Amino acid sequence: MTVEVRHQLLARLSNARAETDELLALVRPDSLYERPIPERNRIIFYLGHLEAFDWNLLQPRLPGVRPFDPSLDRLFAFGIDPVDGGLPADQPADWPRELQVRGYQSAIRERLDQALAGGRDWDSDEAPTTLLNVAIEHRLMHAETLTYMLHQLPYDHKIQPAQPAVQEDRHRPHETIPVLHGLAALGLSRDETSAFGWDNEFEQHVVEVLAFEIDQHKITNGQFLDFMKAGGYRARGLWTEAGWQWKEQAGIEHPAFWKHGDAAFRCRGMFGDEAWRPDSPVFVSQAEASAYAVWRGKRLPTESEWHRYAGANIAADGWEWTSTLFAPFAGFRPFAFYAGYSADFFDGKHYVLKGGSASTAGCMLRPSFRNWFQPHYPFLYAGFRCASGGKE
Ligand code: AVJ
Ligand code: FE
Repeated sequence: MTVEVRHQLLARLSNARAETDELLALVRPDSLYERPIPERNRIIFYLGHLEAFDWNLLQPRLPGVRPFDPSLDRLFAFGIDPVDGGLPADQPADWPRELQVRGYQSAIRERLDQALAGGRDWDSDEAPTTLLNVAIEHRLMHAETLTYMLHQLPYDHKIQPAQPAVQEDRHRPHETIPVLHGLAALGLSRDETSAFGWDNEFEQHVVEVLAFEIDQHKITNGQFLDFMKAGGYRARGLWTEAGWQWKEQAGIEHPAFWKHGDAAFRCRGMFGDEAWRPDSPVFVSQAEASAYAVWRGKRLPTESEWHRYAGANIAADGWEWTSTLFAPFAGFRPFAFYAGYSADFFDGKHYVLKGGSASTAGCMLRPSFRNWFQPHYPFLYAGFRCASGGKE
C-alpha cells in the first residue's frame, strides 16, 4: 500500500465516520435506546457496532494493538436479521449506558488512528487495502441502514438539522422497453480487477439472457395506488403463500412509507410528513412488488436481466428488487476475515437488490454490488420494475 493509497483510504474512513456520526446525532439523546424497526437492534447497538466492527477486523492484524474491552467487542460484533418471524425481546437496560459506549467508540478510534497513521506492517494475509475498504463500505452500508431505520423513528424523537433534503420529481409514464436476447457480464474478476469488491461479487461470469420487456421507469406511487384501488392487497391470488401470511399477520394495507392523511395519502419523511407524489418511485417490500407485478400480468426481473437493462447506469433513486435468490456465484470464496458476511445469507430466504438509493454511498453504486434482504422487509428505499417475456 503506497503512502497515497493509505492516505486516501484513511480520509475515506474519516469521512464515513463523520457521516455515521451525523446520522446518530439526529437521534434525541432520550431516544437512543429505542428500536424503530421491530426486527432490528436498538439504535444504541449501532453506535457500538460501527466501531466494534472496525476494531474486530483491524485490531488483530495491527501489531502491538491490544483489546481493552473484549465483552463489548463481542456484544457489538454482529447485527440481527431473524428469519423465523421471531422478534428480539431485549430491554434497554440490557445494553451498556451511552457514556460507556461513547467511551468505547473514542478509545477505538484513538487506537486505530494511531496505528494506521504510523504506516507500520500489517500482520495479515489479506491486503490492507481490502481490509480498509471493508471497514469503509461496511460503515457506509450502515449509513443507509441507519437512515432508513431513523426514518421509522417518530418525528419528535429526532433533531432536524439546518437544511432539509430537497426532493426532485419527474414524470414516469408507463412504458416498456424491449431488451434483446444477449449476454450479461455479472461480477468482478479476481485476475483483472484491483478494484474492491465484497466476496459475493466474485467470480465474474457471463450469462445468456433471453429477450424480455422491462418497464422503462420504476413503478410510481400513482401506479401502485391503482393496484391498491383495484383491491390488490385483498386479492389472495396475487400473493405467494408466505407473502399473504406476512401481509395478513402484519395487517399491511399500503406501503410502509405511506400514511393516511385527511383526504389523501401523505408520505412519511425523515422529519415530518411530506406530500405524496404520484410520480415518485414507490418504496415497497419484495412481496408487495411481486403482487403488483402479478396483477399487471408480469413478474419481477432477475438479477441477470437487471444487468442487461441497467448496464452501468445506476439512477440511485431506489434499490430495485429482483426475483433472484441471493446465492454465491461460481468461484465464490468467503472472505477469510469475515466468513459470514454473505455466506450466512445464502439461505433461500433473501433476494438480491440491485442499483442503489439516494442514501447509498457513491463507492457502492457499481454494477457488481449485490444487496440482499428478506422479501417481507418494507422499510428499505427499494422499488421495482416489472418484466415480461424472457426467462422460463
Ligand atoms: C448487505 C445491506 C444486507 O445491512 O444487513 C452490515 C450489510 N452486513 N453489517 C445488512 C451488513 C453486516 C447488510 N446488507
Ligand atoms: Fe454491520
